[in-house]
Amino acid sequence: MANYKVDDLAYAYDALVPTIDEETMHLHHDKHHHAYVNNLNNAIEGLDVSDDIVELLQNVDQVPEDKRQAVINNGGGHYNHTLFWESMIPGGASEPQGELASAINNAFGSFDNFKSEFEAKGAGQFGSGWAWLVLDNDELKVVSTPNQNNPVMDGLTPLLGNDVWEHAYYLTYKNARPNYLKAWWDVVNWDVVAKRYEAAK
Ligand code: MN3
Repeated sequence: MANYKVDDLAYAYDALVPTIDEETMHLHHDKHHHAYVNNLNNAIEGLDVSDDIVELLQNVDQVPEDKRQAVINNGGGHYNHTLFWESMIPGGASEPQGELASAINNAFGSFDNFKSEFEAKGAGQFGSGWAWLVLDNDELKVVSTPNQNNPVMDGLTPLLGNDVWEHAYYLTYKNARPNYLKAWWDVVNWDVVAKRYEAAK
């Protein structure tokens, strides 16, 4: 029987200050993420589903219809937030290196162009959602998804995702989502993104 859980953060709740404040990290990880996982476990109770979240999302069509939207919302919420926490590090490298850097330059023209496109996707996502760097076959793309929808459900491989729900940024940035998107680059863990790229390409 699948039973999902929230991993502890690999860094302190105040480690990403000033980019992300400590109270936001507590609320976001301990309340929001835990709620998605509790709701996911409730939705799949008694069902024979995968205990691998990627498999579960890729095969969400096989979940009974009355539970499917709950699994999309909360399973997506679990996957997205797990990837999000792992995508950040205090004092990380300021830009990608090596093969990933070349691939980003080839796909977007430059690292700065990539950042602009990603920020525009995040700022342009109406309401709640996510901005993503994904691998679509061998092609790097920037996309956005509404709510807790997820590129995995569209057959894409997420390499990096930023949460643009208000709960992710409102205490520090208020309504200025673009400022959050711009500041967020300071805490991106490009080594982890490069590992995801290496594994997926
Ligand atoms: Mn969130």
